[in-house]
Amino acid sequence: MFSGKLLEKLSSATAVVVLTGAGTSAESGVPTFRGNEGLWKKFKPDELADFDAFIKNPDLVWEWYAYRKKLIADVRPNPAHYALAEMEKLFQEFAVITQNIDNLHRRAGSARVYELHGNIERNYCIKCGRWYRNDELTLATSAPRCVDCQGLIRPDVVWFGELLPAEQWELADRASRNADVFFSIGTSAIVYPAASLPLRAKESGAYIVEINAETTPLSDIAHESLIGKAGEILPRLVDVLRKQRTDENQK
Ligand code: BJW
Ligand code: ZN
Repeated sequence: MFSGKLLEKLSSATAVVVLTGAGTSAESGVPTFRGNEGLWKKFKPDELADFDAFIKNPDLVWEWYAYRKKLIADVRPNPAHYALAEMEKLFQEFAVITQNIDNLHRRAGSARVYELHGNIERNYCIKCGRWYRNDELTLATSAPRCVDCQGLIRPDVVWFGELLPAEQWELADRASRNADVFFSIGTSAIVYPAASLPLRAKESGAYIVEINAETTPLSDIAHESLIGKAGEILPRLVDVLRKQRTDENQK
């Protein structure tokens, strides 16, 4: 399943970086966006993941996020998340860059996580910027209002046409350019600027590995493309890496 080349690269790697997408949380029961089972089959992105749509119909957008907040609060990390938390312990430098807003990497124990598209557990007032946790809001079907200024409260997620959080983006960009091995896992690799990170890593000399249930536009660019479920492939990879470390220590 894992090539000699990949194991060799990982054995000598100092810095490993992982970019994750919705497919990494699919086995936890969080729906992906695209594909037959994806959210965008039923919901229109430009009517929901878009600031103008929020202003036009805040209750509709809130209803969608309230549904997803509840769904995400009720799921657990899956073997892919736990395997990545284990991998962090095996390398000198290790970072998870995620497009996911579900906080499942941190819940699984990953310490260095860069969130490119925000976090569904946080919210803020669009008028005065006051922060709200989910448990401070009534997740009813109408959009909540700020207690200080009556402004609309929105989830702290990045919608289309919005800039990514600058600090998280800079850390992710720097880590990608410094990576010896770069994994792209469970992402359709089409949403920019996140999709540019494997390309930046490759330009800087990283070995690019994709793990996905199907091929994506990145598959031809990656050095290796492993087709399958992240929750099955990653635990196997961790087992192989642990064995590799034990063998090296016994030499
Ligand atoms: C498994 C699996 C298993 C399943 N195991 N694998 C034209 C060209 C280029 C760029 C643009 C363009 N037009 C507009 C743009 C820019 C736009 C963009 O890239 N659009 C593309 C769609 C073309 N980007 C933006 O707008 C970004 N901002 C920006 O560029 O700012 C600069 C700017 C400013 C002003 C004007 C213009 C530009 C912001 C992007 C924000 C994305 N937001 C969302 C919603 C977040 C909030 C929420 O969740 O509600 O982020 S959209 C959605 O897509 C979400 C995801 O993070 C993101 C990526 O999706 P992901 O994770 O890849 O999921 P899927 O479903 O697509 O794929 C899942 C994959 O998993 C599949 O491949 C499966 O096979 C696989 N899989 N099970 C392994 N068990
Ligand atoms: Zn306010």
